[in-house]
Amino acid sequence: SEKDAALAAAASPAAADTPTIFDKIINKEIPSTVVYEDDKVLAFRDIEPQAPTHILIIPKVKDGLSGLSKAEERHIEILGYLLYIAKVVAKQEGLDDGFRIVINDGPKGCQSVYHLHIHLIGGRQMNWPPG
Ligand code: D5M
Repeated sequence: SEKDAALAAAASPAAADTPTIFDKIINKEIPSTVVYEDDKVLAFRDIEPQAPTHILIIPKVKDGLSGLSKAEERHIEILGYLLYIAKVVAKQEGLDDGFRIVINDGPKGCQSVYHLHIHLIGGRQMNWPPG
Protein backbone atom coordinates (compact mmCIF):
# COMPACT_ATOMS: atom_id res chain seq x y z
CA SER A 1 0.00 0.00 0.00
CA GLU A 2 0.98 3.66 -0.20
CA LYS A 3 1.33 3.75 3.58
CA ASP A 4 3.67 0.75 3.63
CA ALA A 5 5.72 2.37 0.86
CA ALA A 6 5.94 5.59 2.84
CA LEU A 7 6.97 3.77 6.00
CA ALA A 8 9.59 1.79 4.08
CA ALA A 9 10.97 4.95 2.53
CA ALA A 10 11.13 6.58 5.95
CA ALA A 11 12.80 3.62 7.61
CA SER A 12 15.45 2.81 5.03
CA PRO A 13 17.74 5.16 3.12
CA ALA A 14 18.06 2.40 0.49
CA ALA A 15 14.32 2.78 -0.15
CA ALA A 16 14.56 6.53 -0.57
CA ASP A 17 13.36 6.22 -4.16
CA THR A 18 10.28 4.16 -3.28
CA PRO A 19 7.41 5.62 -5.32
CA THR A 20 4.70 7.59 -3.53
CA ILE A 21 1.32 8.96 -4.55
CA PHE A 22 3.15 12.04 -5.85
CA ASP A 23 4.71 9.97 -8.65
CA LYS A 24 1.17 9.16 -9.80
CA ILE A 25 0.34 12.88 -9.71
CA ILE A 26 3.51 13.71 -11.71
CA ASN A 27 2.63 11.00 -14.25
CA LYS A 28 -1.03 12.19 -14.39
CA GLU A 29 -2.20 8.73 -13.30
CA ILE A 30 -4.37 10.38 -10.67
CA PRO A 31 -5.94 13.82 -11.05
CA SER A 32 -4.68 16.94 -9.37
CA THR A 33 -5.19 20.66 -9.81
CA VAL A 34 -1.89 21.80 -11.28
CA VAL A 35 -1.12 25.50 -10.84
CA TYR A 36 2.46 25.50 -12.19
CA GLU A 37 4.54 22.99 -14.14
CA ASP A 38 7.88 22.95 -15.92
CA ASP A 39 10.49 20.31 -16.71
CA LYS A 40 11.83 20.23 -13.14
CA VAL A 41 8.92 20.88 -10.76
CA LEU A 42 5.16 20.50 -10.33
CA ALA A 43 2.88 22.62 -8.12
CA PHE A 44 -0.66 21.44 -7.36
CA ARG A 45 -3.41 22.13 -4.82
CA ASP A 46 -3.34 20.13 -1.56
CA ILE A 47 -6.41 17.89 -1.14
CA GLU A 48 -6.55 18.74 2.57
CA PRO A 49 -6.20 22.54 2.40
CA GLN A 50 -5.29 24.24 5.69
CA ALA A 51 -6.00 27.71 4.31
CA PRO A 52 -7.74 29.32 1.29
CA THR A 53 -4.51 28.76 -0.68
CA HIS A 54 -2.61 25.53 0.00
CA ILE A 55 -0.27 24.33 -2.74
CA LEU A 56 2.44 21.66 -2.79
CA ILE A 57 5.60 22.22 -4.83
CA ILE A 58 7.58 19.07 -5.62
CA PRO A 59 10.57 17.98 -7.71
CA LYS A 60 9.54 15.79 -10.65
CA VAL A 61 12.62 13.62 -10.13
CA LYS A 62 12.85 12.48 -6.52
CA ASP A 63 16.52 11.41 -6.72
CA GLY A 64 16.53 10.13 -3.14
CA LEU A 65 14.84 13.24 -1.72
CA SER A 66 12.19 11.44 0.28
CA GLY A 67 12.49 14.35 2.69
CA LEU A 68 14.69 17.34 3.44
CA SER A 69 16.66 15.23 5.94
CA LYS A 70 17.93 13.17 2.97
CA ALA A 71 19.35 16.20 1.15
CA GLU A 72 22.87 15.89 -0.28
CA GLU A 73 25.06 18.46 -2.02
CA ARG A 74 23.75 17.34 -5.42
CA HIS A 75 20.28 18.53 -4.37
CA ILE A 76 21.28 22.13 -3.66
CA GLU A 77 20.20 23.40 -7.09
CA ILE A 78 16.74 21.79 -7.05
CA LEU A 79 16.18 22.86 -3.42
CA GLY A 80 16.85 26.48 -4.34
CA TYR A 81 14.71 26.18 -7.45
CA LEU A 82 11.75 24.76 -5.49
CA LEU A 83 11.90 27.70 -3.11
CA TYR A 84 12.08 30.16 -6.00
CA ILE A 85 9.04 28.55 -7.65
CA ALA A 86 7.20 28.76 -4.32
CA LYS A 87 7.68 32.53 -4.57
CA VAL A 88 6.55 32.57 -8.22
CA VAL A 89 3.39 30.63 -7.33
CA ALA A 90 2.73 32.84 -4.28
CA LYS A 91 2.73 35.85 -6.60
CA GLN A 92 0.56 34.01 -9.14
CA GLU A 93 -1.94 33.27 -6.34
CA GLY A 94 -2.00 36.93 -5.30
CA LEU A 95 -0.52 36.32 -1.84
CA ASP A 96 0.91 39.84 -1.78
CA ASP A 97 0.41 40.39 1.97
CA GLY A 98 2.35 37.30 3.00
CA PHE A 99 2.30 33.54 3.08
CA ARG A 100 3.77 30.54 4.91
CA ILE A 101 6.28 27.98 3.59
CA VAL A 102 6.45 24.62 5.41
CA ILE A 103 8.54 21.49 4.93
CA ASN A 104 7.48 18.69 7.26
CA ASP A 105 10.19 16.11 7.89
CA GLY A 106 9.86 12.69 9.48
CA PRO A 107 7.38 11.39 12.04
CA LYS A 108 7.88 14.24 14.51
CA GLY A 109 7.57 16.78 11.69
CA CYS A 110 4.21 15.25 10.69
CA GLN A 111 5.49 14.19 7.26
CA SER A 112 3.03 11.82 5.58
CA VAL A 113 4.27 11.61 1.97
CA TYR A 114 7.93 10.66 1.52
CA HIS A 115 8.67 12.69 -1.61
CA LEU A 116 10.06 16.12 -0.74
CA HIS A 117 7.41 18.83 -0.94
CA ILE A 118 7.12 22.47 0.00
CA HIS A 119 3.75 23.58 1.39
CA LEU A 120 2.74 27.08 0.26
CA ILE A 121 -0.04 28.25 2.54
CA GLY A 122 -1.83 31.58 2.49
CA GLY A 123 -4.98 33.60 2.09
CA ARG A 124 -5.57 34.00 5.83
CA GLN A 125 -3.65 35.28 8.86
CA MET A 126 -1.05 32.73 9.98
CA ASN A 127 -0.16 32.14 13.61
CA TRP A 128 3.12 31.55 15.41
CA PRO A 129 4.17 29.19 16.94
CA PRO A 130 2.76 26.45 14.70
CA GLY A 131 1.04 23.46 16.26
O1 D5M B 1 2.02 16.60 3.48
C1 D5M B 1 1.47 15.75 2.54
C2 D5M B 1 0.32 16.50 1.95
O2 D5M B 1 -0.08 15.84 0.75
C3 D5M B 1 -0.93 16.58 2.82
O3 D5M B 1 -1.20 17.94 3.13
C4 D5M B 1 -2.05 16.01 1.96
C5 D5M B 1 -1.45 16.05 0.58
N1 D5M B 1 -1.92 15.05 -0.34
C6 D5M B 1 -1.93 13.71 -0.17
N2 D5M B 1 -2.43 13.11 -1.25
C7 D5M B 1 -2.74 14.08 -2.13
C8 D5M B 1 -3.30 14.10 -3.44
N3 D5M B 1 -3.65 12.97 -4.07
N4 D5M B 1 -3.48 15.31 -4.03
C9 D5M B 1 -3.13 16.45 -3.41
N5 D5M B 1 -2.60 16.50 -2.18
C10 D5M B 1 -2.40 15.33 -1.56
P1 D5M B 1 3.03 16.13 4.62
O4 D5M B 1 3.91 17.32 4.82
O5 D5M B 1 3.77 14.91 4.13
O6 D5M B 1 2.17 15.80 5.79
